Amino acid sequence: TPRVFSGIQPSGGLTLGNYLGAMTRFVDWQNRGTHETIYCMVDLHAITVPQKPADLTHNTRELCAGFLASGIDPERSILINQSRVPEHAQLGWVFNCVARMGWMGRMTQWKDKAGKNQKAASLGLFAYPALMAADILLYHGTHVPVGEDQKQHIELTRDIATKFNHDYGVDFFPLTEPVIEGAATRIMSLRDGTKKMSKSDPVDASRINLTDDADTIARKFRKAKTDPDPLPGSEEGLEGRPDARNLVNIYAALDGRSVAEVLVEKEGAMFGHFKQDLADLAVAKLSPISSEMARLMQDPAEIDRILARGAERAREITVPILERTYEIIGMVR
Ligand code: AQP
Repeated sequence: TPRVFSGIQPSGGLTLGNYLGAMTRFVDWQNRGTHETIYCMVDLHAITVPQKPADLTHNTRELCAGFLASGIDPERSILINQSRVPEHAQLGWVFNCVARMGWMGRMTQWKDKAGKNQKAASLGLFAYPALMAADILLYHGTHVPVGEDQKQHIELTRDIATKFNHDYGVDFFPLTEPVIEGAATRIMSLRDGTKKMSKSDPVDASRINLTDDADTIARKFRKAKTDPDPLPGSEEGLEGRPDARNLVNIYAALDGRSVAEVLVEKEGAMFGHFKQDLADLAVAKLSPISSEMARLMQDPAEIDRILARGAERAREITVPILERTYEIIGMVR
């Protein structure tokens, strides 16, 4: 069976961007049943920037609770935390030796996250995409549902697979397809419609967290940046209005409709009014998930058992693929 692989970093709480851009897609793939689905809390990726140990533990469990509450069934999908399946780091090393420094230096996420002082960034942050390629190719994953921001990394995964296959004269690693679909591939900050909504943004009001209560959600949408014009009747009317477009996108994605459909219904509405509708919709969709997450978090031992079982199942796939990789390279086994 072909495999879908994707991951989320336990580098903070889940945001509405992660939920709409990634989590809901993951659930769709699982429920479609056409592929084996493997979903990963990428804790090794999270430590490419500093993480407090207690927060990393908490965030990993809470992310697992988020997966479960959003509809990932640990029987139908394989749910793991990356560090528990050691082959991720092992294949990651091999790919560090396949990937070229120049490829890594061109990654926009590296440039954004390292900022001006690249010399102070961790070596891991620079190598991030090689480990990500290992995450995917360790399962011979072919389809990777991600948000828009990850497209470049998936392309690099193809480059790594191609170079490995070419250098060793094999046809071993498949070429991966990014699957970027739906109305919510790029949810923006509520404070700046040109910046991605991100769990590590220092300004909490810039994002909706899955753990926010109803009042907080309503307040954040009320204070979200917009412009004084009413909602247009069609998409052209959103051009040059990134903040307005973002709120309409969020509404459409939460409601499972297209932006065009939403605009037909809401044409002429003022943002004051629309934001209230948006908050009501968001609370209706997210509160069952956040209360289920809170319930699951009361039993961390059960979460740990689910992740242990996931790792066992994952290793049935990853151990043979890593063994074969080492054999191709010529490592004495
Ligand atoms: N704003 C977003 N809109 C749509 N999709 C998004 N994703 C993230 N933000 C948005 C998608 O969520 C998945 C997991 O992302 P990640 O945790 O691996 O890292 P990230 O992309 O760097 O996400 P964050 O929230 O911005 O984390 P930090 O702040 O730690 O860097 C990916 O599929 C991503 O596309």
